[in-house]
Amino acid sequence: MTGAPIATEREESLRPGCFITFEGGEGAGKSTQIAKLAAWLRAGAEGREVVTTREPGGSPRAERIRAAVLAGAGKPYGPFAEALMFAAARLDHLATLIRPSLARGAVVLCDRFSDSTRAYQGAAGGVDAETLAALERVVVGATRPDLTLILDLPPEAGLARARQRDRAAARGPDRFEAEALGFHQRLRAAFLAIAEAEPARCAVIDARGTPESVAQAIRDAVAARLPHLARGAADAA
Ligand code: T5A
Repeated sequence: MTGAPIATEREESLRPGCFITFEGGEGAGKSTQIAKLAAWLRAGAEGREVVTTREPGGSPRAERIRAAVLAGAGKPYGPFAEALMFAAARLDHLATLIRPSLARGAVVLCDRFSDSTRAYQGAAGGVDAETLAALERVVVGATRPDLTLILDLPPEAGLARARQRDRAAARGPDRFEAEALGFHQRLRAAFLAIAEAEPARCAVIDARGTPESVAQAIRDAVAARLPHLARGAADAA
């Protein structure tokens, strides 16, 4: 395996950085909101390093897996094989970008992480939760997010946003956007169930508003959950 070894619980409890993940269905506005939160955090505390990244992807090797899986290369093998492809990408992303950034004291903002595997390959794809939990323990280990922001909106609205964006870019839907509405409804229920099961880690954000009103709700959630991050940012705002 390349890069840093999997961190222990103790090492992770002492890590100086902060790990925030964004989750939700298609077109929920995660990329838009990561850019806004990064700008707010960077403007705040002097010298704070903010790293923005995404899954699948985020490192050169993981980006190669992203291109294959979003083009549908894993679909014929079934959802468990796709979960393994996402896990392989995550392993490299954690080793080469996320853990080193957290060890330096950076704030890492990640567009999707292991909750997406639980929702897409698990709840919507049918892979059993225990199998995915075992995979998560091996791949993620103790590098769990400090905060997960779940952007929630009806799937019809998110898919319409994604379609509009795809039309503007003259491209078609990817592997998962092309799934039927029922799949996307199961995803939404799955993300809300994760938030209910892990309230200390997760905050549900109503993503139906304007980009600015959603950004404000996210800043409020960060201020409530991670006040040490928000103090500097709020002072500078
Ligand atoms: N996946 C991923 C798995 O199945 N398992 C896994 O383990 C992982 C990690 C990734 C795919 O892989 C799957 C899930 C995904 O299907 P992706 O291209 O990264 O593919 O797709 P998404 O993560 O779904 O990201 P999207 O780019 O589709 O959506 P975002 O980032 O949520 O939304 P965003 O910000 O790009 O906005 C979409 C459009 O809406 C507009 C934006 O301008 C943009 O045009 N918009 C708004 N419009 C109105 N009001 C607002 N508040 C708006 N906010 C944004």
